[in-house]
Amino acid sequence: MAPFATIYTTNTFTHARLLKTLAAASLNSLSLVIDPTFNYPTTNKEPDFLSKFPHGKIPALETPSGFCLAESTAMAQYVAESGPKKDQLMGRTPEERALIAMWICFSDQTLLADSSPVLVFALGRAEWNITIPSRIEQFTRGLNRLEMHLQQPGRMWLVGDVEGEEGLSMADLSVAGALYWNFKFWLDGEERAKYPGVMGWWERVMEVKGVGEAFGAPVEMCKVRPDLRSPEEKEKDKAEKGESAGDGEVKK
Ligand SMILES: N[C@@H](CCC(=O)N[C@@H](CS)C(=O)NCC(=O)O)C(=O)O
Repeated sequence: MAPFATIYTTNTFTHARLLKTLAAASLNSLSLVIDPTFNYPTTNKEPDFLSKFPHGKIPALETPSGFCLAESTAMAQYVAESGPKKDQLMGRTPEERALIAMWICFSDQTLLADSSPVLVFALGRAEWNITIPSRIEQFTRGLNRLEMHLQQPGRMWLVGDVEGEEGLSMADLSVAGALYWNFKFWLDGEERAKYPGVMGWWERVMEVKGVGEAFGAPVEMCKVRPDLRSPEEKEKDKAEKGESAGDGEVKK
């Protein structure tokens, strides 16, 4: 049987922006095939790909009928709305749908937007730049906002009050997807311990059948927080340490 859709993405690492789509497909029992011949960042610049996805970005989705869709949040919504768990995932009432949309915006425009430049620097793929401290500040502000929400008594999922797995929605999948790389590469144990509500919720999300598999749970978490200071700060610190070592020697 033909898959529900083919996904074009990197085959060398798990693309965090795709996780919510993979999890939604799993919950809706829709099969997605990741094209094994796709080679990012080469295939996405080829004419065939560009004729279907003119922006040339991944991830992207194509159905057997030839429907082509880019933008990870649109892809996730399409997959969520295409199966029996549609109402659970996208909302059962106008209020639920609005709140789910709110958390999806938050995951895209705060968590992903603010952490991406930090991660790119932390992973050595870009130089430090002047926006890094404010990105860290805004991302931390977002995490605190999330923690506050999840600390509410009885709150299991981001939206609604349905207990058990039926309470999980695209709000949870989107926010979890946006945190994935941060937990893996940036926020070490000491940092994660500041957000017990978030971490308890993360474990709950990973325990949902089909979701943990999509995320590759148990996700290997960051052990040592990368040094996110500017080169000048590191130099200054080094110089100060050098001076104090010298002082120590003089005193001997
Ligand atoms: N808003 C897009 C962002 C996609 C995106 O920026 N993808 C990057 C990889 S993480 C890409 O394809 N870059 C290739 C390029 O810019 O040419 C989404 O959520 O799908």
